[in-house]
Amino acid sequence: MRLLHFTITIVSLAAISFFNTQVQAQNGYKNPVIRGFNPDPSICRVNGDFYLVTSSFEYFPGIPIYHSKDLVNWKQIGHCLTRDSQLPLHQAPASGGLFAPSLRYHNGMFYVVCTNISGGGNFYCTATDPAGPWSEPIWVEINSIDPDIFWDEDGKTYFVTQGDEGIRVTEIDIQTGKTLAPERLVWGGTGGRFPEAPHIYKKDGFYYLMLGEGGTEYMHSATIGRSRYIYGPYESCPLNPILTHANRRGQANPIQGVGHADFVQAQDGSWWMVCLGFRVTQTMAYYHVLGRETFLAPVDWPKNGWPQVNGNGTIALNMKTTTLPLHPFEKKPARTDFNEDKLDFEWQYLRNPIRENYSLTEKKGHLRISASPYTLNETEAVSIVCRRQTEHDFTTSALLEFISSNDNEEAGITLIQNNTHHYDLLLKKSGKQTIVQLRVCIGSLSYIAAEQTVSDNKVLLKIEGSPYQYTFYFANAKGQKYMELSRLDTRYLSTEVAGGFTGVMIGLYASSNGKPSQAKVYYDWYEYQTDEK
Ligand code: 6LW
Repeated sequence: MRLLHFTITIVSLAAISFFNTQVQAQNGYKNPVIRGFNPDPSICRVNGDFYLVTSSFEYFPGIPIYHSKDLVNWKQIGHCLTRDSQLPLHQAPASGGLFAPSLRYHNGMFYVVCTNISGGGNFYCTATDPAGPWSEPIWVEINSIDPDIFWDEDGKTYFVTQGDEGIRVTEIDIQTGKTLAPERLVWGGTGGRFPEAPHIYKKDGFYYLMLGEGGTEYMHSATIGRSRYIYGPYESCPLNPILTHANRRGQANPIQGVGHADFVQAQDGSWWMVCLGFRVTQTMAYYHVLGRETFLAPVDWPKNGWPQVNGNGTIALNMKTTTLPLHPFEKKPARTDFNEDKLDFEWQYLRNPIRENYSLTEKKGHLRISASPYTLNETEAVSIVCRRQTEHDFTTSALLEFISSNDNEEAGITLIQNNTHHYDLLLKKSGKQTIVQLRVCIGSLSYIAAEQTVSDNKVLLKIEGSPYQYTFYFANAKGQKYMELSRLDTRYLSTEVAGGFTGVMIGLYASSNGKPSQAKVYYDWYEYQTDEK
């Protein structure tokens, strides 16, 4: 009896400690912490909650906002800019629209500071709840990018941005956005090209000014300077660059282009950095399709000393650092049945959507998209909803029914890096037949890679991704097996080929290729799966 009691005690203690490990700090975590196209991260903390924003360019709604309690697990809670009046994106080119945002919390208010390079320039919006709603933009008449706001202890508010020659600072009136003094050039960085992405922090009586330098490609880095005065002169940190993979230590790292960073201090006093970087496909020369993603690194920042990022200024996919106590979020189901009356936060449109082209209520449990005369090649309000490709290895599929009577009409799934680089797996009429087609568009090169006749206007489409290839499949909706249509290289959808600042998005779309049309497509369900834990 005694023995039995003893055994039970041991078992229950084990159970408690097992449970505790789920919410306790863990030795090590995986990077990136926010996967797929999520560049230029900016972060703030309010008590035990962290919030983070990233750039969204020509996509609408703009500026995804994420929440975390441990910096490792993140959940999207909305977008900052959800109304057309906040985010005009009319004919915004690829990688136009919203550049790098900054997120700050001051006196009970959240501020998101950003630039719409396709209309309006610099602005900020406020919210008491970071999930929204956010205010209308307050425009700031300063011509630059990468703005930030810094509040000094004396109550003054400073606007910090990137000009061609370096970082500029000026005092503003936070109620109106009006500048109160001429801008002053405060620091050009360490001599790397494109000194940008400024953030100011005050610590131990110093103003620390962190920058991105080297341009947001393979030479990217984060550097830092400090001064006793906000307007400088800034002294460069002897450890600069405090973060980069553009050196021998970083040359073989599967993460490249690290830079554009922001610091946050956790409640336990520990310092952390979020930065962008990209996961490369390793061939003779690197390339990347996932866009720039958000990474996390520990920072050692002693009193009166300089910040040191993860020991030697590099980061890894598998970080060895002990985390904060973990608060994971429930994993989202792979399948969307379109039963809700709103699309989930991971979905975005290209530019301000024409609202009547989309419905989740017309046919219960279906997403209806009406064909637009705009094609995917145009910088217009194309009929499309997109989500990020978040891993090299993934499977995506959808069941769709296309109501169409003309050969010029098409609907399907596209892998789109930008309007001049996309692979389209589509369904269309061809005379009396219905066909699935795989169309390639790489710059001025466009061709049909494969096509097959199908017996019905209701089909299953599927795409499998891997580091080097995308494989495209189709099946008749009536339970037939998937047939492979063709394979295409991932390389031609990479940023190295396509240019720009975004990543591959997976889009559900419909187009009537320049002609007015009644065609519409009903997506019954959509699925996206990866092995990522
Ligand atoms: C952004 C600049 C950058 O404005 O990329 O990585 C630009 N850095 O700071 C576009 O995201």
